[in-house]
Amino acid sequence: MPYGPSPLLRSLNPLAVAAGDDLPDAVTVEGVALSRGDLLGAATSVAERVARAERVAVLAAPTVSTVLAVVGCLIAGVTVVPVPPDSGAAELEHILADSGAQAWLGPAPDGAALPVVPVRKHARSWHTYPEPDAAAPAFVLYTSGTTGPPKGVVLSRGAIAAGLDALADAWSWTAKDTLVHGLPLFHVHGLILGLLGPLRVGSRLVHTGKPTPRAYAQAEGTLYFGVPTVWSRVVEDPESARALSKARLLVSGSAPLPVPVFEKLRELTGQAPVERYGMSETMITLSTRADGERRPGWVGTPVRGVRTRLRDESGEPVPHDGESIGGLQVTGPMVFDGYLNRPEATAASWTEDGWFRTGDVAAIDAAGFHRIVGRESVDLIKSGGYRVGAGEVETALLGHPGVAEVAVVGLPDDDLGQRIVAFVVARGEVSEGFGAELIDHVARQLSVHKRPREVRVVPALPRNAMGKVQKKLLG
Ligand code: MCA
Ligand code: AMP
Repeated sequence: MPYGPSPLLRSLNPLAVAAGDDLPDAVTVEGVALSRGDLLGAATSVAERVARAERVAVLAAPTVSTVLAVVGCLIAGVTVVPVPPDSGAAELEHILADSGAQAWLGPAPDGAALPVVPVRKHARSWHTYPEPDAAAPAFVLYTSGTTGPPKGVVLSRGAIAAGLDALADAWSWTAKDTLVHGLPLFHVHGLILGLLGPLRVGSRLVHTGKPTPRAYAQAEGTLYFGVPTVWSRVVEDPESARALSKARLLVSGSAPLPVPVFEKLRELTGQAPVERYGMSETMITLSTRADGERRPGWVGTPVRGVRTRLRDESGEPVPHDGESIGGLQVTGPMVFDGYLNRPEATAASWTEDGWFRTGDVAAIDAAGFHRIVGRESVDLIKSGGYRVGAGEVETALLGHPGVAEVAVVGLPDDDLGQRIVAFVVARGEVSEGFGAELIDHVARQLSVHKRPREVRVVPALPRNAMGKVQKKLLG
């Protein structure tokens, strides 16, 4: 190690950058290329402004400001709370109150009550900070549960380092790569893998703003990330898809990649995509490998440091025969610390012997290959790769005066995987624009990506003898 202790963002080692180990276009975002020196200088000046804070909120649009805010906090050892830029009123209020964020770093939503600390893109500082402890929390990421408002997932610096190193190993990801993606910067996928990954590995990153097929085709990367919706749009645009044949690796995750999309991608690009599986709580735990088999419909083997097992409903082992299905449990160094302020939910997530219950149902074959079959609960919906709790959408809809009863489900959708559909029993007269009004209501209260795509007004909801809504009958 010629330049002293290795920081979490290894490619931004101050001594190495000062000695000339720079890249003129380490990160390109909003069409602006930032060198390692630019990033380090500007982010260290952010660090100086926030170094005394414990936790700050960042409105995580895909911008230079977000990149500098996140990197600055990681340099100073301040915990970042990434906030979706399309957050509505109720979601914003919850995230800020629950996280205890002390300030907005960078742009803030209109009418923000917290102090706002600006991010100055052209400011520079060359102060050096000691590397914070690996156990220190780097992020609180808000993610949906089956019920209640989103929970804050606390991810430590050590978990992130281990998670990224395991992926570099699985995908043969090196400083020679150029990663391209256009994913949101407030989740593990776009933010941790997609921004911190390149800064740890030392590869270039090109963020395309939106993950459109044409933008991916034009970016000329070696490594591409996408959710299945992105890949299914890519194969609908054969010209853009063919342009990706020069890439080294196409990676899909966040939701199941439909087998026909896998096959079409292989046909158009000449290469089978790598599929990987993970969660906000665990980062990525399973993946096919750059140097291994890629099997449509399967998400591969445990990444370095991870162990997995299957359990039935009574906690008994399920055989790894490729057929039998059970609840997937994982352990590994990239697993989170717990849910912020939620000791009971945290305790319920782990088995007594220390395995994390993913809530996903899977099969494992004799060679250790995993197939994700679905979720244990119908109340966690995956739409366009976003995890949305049916309960939070139902709560938002019940806050509308025209709604008497509601059940929210995820129905199969060719583009989004699942589309959020609200079955509503109306209170009083139903006007013509009622459905659109309810969709807007959720977009304003929670966030645009949590809005139902469809509202169906029904005379009653199907209930069992206990009065519980039978969601399996809705569709
Ligand atoms: C439409 N719009 C509206 C409304 N209706 N705005 C306000 N109110 C309304 N009622 C606008 C939106 O603002 C947006 O505008 C435009 O319509 C399109 O929105 P939408 O239809 O939602 O977008 P889309 O094109 O369908 O999005 C598809 C997508 C997106 C790009 C694939 O779903 C996406 O980025 N998904 C990625 C999710 C992800 O990264 N998940 C990772 C979590 P405009 O666009 O003009 O502003 S999973 C994870 O981290 C784990 C660890 C893992 O395994 O990876
Ligand atoms: P999130 O916390 O938003 O990352 O959502 C995590 C969930 O996404 C997991 O529990 C799975 O249900 C789902 N998921 C992620 N990757 C895959 C994949 N490759 N195949 C199937 N489901 C996936």
